[in-house]
Amino acid sequence: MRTMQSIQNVDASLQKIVDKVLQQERLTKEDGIELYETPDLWTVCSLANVVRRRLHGDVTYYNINRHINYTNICALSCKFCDFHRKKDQDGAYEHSLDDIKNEAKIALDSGATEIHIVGGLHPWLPFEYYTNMLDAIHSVAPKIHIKAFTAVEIVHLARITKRGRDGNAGISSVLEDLIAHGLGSLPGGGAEVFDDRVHDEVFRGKIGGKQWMDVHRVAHELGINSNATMLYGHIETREERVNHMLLLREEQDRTEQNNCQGKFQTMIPLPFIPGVSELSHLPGPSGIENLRTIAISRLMLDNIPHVKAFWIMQTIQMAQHMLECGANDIDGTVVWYDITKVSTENTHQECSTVDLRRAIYDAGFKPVERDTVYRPVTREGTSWEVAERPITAH
Ligand code: V47
Repeated sequence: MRTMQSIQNVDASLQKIVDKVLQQERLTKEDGIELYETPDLWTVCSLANVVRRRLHGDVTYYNINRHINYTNICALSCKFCDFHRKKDQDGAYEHSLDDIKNEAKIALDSGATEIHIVGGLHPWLPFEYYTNMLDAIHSVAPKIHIKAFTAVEIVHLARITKRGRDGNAGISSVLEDLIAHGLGSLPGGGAEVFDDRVHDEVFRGKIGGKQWMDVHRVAHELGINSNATMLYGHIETREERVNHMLLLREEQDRTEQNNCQGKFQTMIPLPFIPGVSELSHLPGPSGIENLRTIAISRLMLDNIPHVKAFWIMQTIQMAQHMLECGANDIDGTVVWYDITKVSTENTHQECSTVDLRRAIYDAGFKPVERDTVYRPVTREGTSWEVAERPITAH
């Protein structure tokens, strides 16, 4: 295994950070900015690799899952998003509960361990649609883990059930209802960039960083895990990205201090994909910026155990490189994914288990199938079992 000691020609201004990482000291905001500004990308990536290997050795996780985007009808019009539609607009859709049940049956038959559900803020669907959706999935696939609804959707559900005015108590009561109907964890979406300037310019009308964090805090207090994302490479500065990471790190510290049963499991940096969004004139981040951001996420977020290179947005080829730059997870088989489309005519975006495992082996790592909460999966074809505990002690 390569180590930092064997790396030559390190940018001298990084030496202090190299020492800190080797001694397992926490990095500061200034360190994060330095890691973004140095031309010495390879030291940044190699440092992230040291941390990644310290935490996970040569293991890389993947999972067998299916995404369901139940509706693209959305009350919001975020400028970066080319998924949302208004009710009467071409291409607007909402899935019926029968459609969702059918997807769950297909997920069951394909041996999936997870269904990941995200949708727009539909103005008229009642709260029962969401609880019935969870019930419908578990009625056909009782063992499957349902990771569903971003913090933005949870706040929307609090509003439509008139619990929004109760602040975190309202959020808590919505989450309790959803958990009672089978919600297993929260995905990391909707975080975008925790910054008022970026919020006002690009996703005004959507919840801001404080409310996003409140929802995840309440989820952790209720004992379920969640993930975190950062949508980067549009109008935000690199300093704003580092601030975003620091806010997540502070929140995870608080989660640990308060002995919550839930926590942030995984950080997923999401590169902005221009598509036909209102920001389609922007180029999106380069491959090099993507490597750097994965690496810096690994280095700054010392208390979040996993960093995911979501292959749908990073591409499988880049995700392979990212495994040497801090990432230890590439996500799943996915199948249908409507939120971003890189180069396909429709939204069928699937990677078979064979291809996921081969991509991980090719990159020099050991593929391990996990469930949503990082328990190793043993399987025979489409039937599977999970171990009691996560494979690593995090
Ligand atoms: O919330 C929207 C982002 C998110 C674009 O928790 C865009 O395991 C790039 O959060 N370019 C949804 N990103 C995806 C997400 C996610 C994905 C995989 C795994 C997990 C997890 C979570 O996608 C949205 C938004 O932040 N997004 N539009 C775009 N044009």
